[in-house]
Amino acid sequence: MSRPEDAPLPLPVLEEFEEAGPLVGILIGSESDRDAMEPACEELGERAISFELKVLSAHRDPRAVAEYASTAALRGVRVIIAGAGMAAALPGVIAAYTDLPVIGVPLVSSKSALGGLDAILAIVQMPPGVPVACVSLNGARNAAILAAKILGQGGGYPGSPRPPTAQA
Ligand code: RP5
Repeated sequence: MSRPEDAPLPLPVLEEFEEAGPLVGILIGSESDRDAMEPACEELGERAISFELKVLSAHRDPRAVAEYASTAALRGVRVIIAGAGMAAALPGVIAAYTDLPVIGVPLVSSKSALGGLDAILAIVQMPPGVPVACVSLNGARNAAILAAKILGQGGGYPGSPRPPTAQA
């Protein structure tokens, strides 16, 4: 007789993850985006904010993106940073599957004929009701700083600033 703990996870993508997720999830659309997003990892590391980085493409592996985004909050992730180049659908697709704040980082891809404007327009021009924040082109560090500020609201992580108290 099979035991419940032996049953396959309904969401295979979760098998790779630790039980408790980090505070920040960083997704990139391709391995070729990794170097451009390194400043975000450095910034979060310096701030001692836990994060994970996953390569998941909205176009090449949309089901995995949906699974990641729809389960991130349950795992404890509080902010998602998504970097992508060219037709950068990744931040928007993530936002479609989660209520977590999503910060998009438009990246300059070596394959882009449009120098990054393509990614900017893809991320910044989201339809009403599905917001995505958009930092500067290749603005990975800014995305991490913005994530830290979001987490800092209400004392969201250990060592974060205490919220201001009302003056008597
Ligand atoms: C986007 O297409 C990725 O985010 C990347 O910036 C660009 C090129 O991807 P590769 O062909 O290098 O995998 O989806």
